[in-house]
Amino acid sequence: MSTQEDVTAAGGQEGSAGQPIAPRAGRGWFAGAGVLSAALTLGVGQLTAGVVSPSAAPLVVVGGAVIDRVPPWLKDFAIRTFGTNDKLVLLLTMGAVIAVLAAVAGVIARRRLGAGLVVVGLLGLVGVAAAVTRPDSSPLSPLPSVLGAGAGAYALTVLTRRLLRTGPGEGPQRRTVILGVAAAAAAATAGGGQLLVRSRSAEASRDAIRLPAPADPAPPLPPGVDPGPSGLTPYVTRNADFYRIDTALSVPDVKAEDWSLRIHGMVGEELTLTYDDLLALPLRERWITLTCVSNEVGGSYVGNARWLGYPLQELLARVAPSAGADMVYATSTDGFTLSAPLADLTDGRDAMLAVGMNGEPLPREHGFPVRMVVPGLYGYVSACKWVTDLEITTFAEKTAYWTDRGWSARGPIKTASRIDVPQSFATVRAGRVPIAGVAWAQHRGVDKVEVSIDRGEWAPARIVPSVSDDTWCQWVYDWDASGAGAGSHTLQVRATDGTGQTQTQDVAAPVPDGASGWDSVTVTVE
Ligand SMILES: Nc1nc2c(c(=O)[nH]1)N[C@H]1C(S)=C(S)[C@@H](COP(=O)(O)O)O[C@H]1N2
Ligand SMILES: [Mo]
Repeated sequence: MSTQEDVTAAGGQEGSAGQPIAPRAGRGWFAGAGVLSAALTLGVGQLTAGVVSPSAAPLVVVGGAVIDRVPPWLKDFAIRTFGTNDKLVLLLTMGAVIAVLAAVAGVIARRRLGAGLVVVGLLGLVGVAAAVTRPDSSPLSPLPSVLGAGAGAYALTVLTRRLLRTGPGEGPQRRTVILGVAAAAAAATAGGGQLLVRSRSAEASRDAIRLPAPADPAPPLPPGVDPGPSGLTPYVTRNADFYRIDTALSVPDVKAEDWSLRIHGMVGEELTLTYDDLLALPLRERWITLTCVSNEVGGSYVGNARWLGYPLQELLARVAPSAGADMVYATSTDGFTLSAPLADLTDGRDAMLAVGMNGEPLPREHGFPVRMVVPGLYGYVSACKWVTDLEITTFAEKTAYWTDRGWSARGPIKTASRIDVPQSFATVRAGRVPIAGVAWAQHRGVDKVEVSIDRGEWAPARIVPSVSDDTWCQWVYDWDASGAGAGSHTLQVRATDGTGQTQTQDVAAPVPDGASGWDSVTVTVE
């Protein structure tokens, strides 16, 4: 839409009567005012959240509401495409959408301030609506969105009026100063809010914890682990390298001193446990490999750690589940739920309520202060992080988060094997080429790993002895590539579990109960 005012704004010409028309700055400045008002909204929201609760920050509540409402296909696509960066992509997308809407609001405000303010108010309302519907919402949760939107509306009003008053001559400098002040205010509130959130977070609670020595320590690592070649996945996954999968946009902020777990439902007697109660129990330490059901064949959503915790079997025995119960419905502080088969938690395996990971208190992203870990079950049906509630119930009665989104109610881990070395599309010298990787079939164990070159006969790889059937194992195969000839070659791997079942060749996508098929790698021999 081109009007005379736009022309005068650009050129500062005079009107037809020779009178100067009040020059008006170009739209870009007002779009900038809109974007900076939105930034101030988020900054003040963050600062308020620092006081009220980190999980009540506007972007966090809106993002959380989006995550819980996007259709399953889109969510699966996001995890597949962006992996563990899916949350970053969501935040960037939200930021882009907000920036566009805010720029539009700014441009509208140039003509009609009231209409621009309505857009800001609507954005605030979205924040409030998201805040009150979050599972962990409190009466104060809408406050960051309300105060943020108030600050944004105020900023938009002031900035718009100031920009309208700037004349053509001193215009650009003055406008830059006006918007610069706004940008500094937005950055200061956002940065201050971030610092406040961090200082009041559970990180401080975690730093203060000294875990007791295990009453029942983990076995030592067998001497042969990590035999090389370089590029083979380490047997023990460092905490910093451990995959992270969850639906929480901001890491739930749970202090150990505030934590308690309630076990109830179809039980003879309810039980409530505090963090101190838990640490006072004789703890057990075990090596257990976790796997995500979203892991593709050859994927990396799998990791092995030394977990310190208390057997779930003991706690469940204390509450005396009723005869008809067959499911433990676990809920975390952020509202995530999962359905674990009661039988799998009480059959003697090392299912535990974990407080430690590789000798440290659980990192916050991995469930601090307390999570579940169950050998043999995919994480989405067993490994509840930030767990605070266990209801003993039935599969007929209840369905959990991912089951409601099309995934199977039960999720035993499928036998899998992966080639780490050589990497796909690597070029290797004719001669001896080590092929190596990992294989897992938690709680059943891996009995055999075989390699096939160019779809030829299967030949056994050497399995590096692992600590127990509950962890993955490393395997190595020496390939004499000189016999293969120069050019492209396909390497495949398959594992056989402790029950004698060989990994199926049938290719299945992760949905609904885990991927299957053989991992393969194509290399070029020089
Ligand atoms: N509270 C909560 N616990 C959760 C999830 C979640 O989204 N929220 N995801 C589960 C899934 S799908 C997996 S694979 C494991 C991953 O645990 P990690 O992030 O510590 O590797 O956590 C499980 N526990
Ligand atoms: Mo998962």
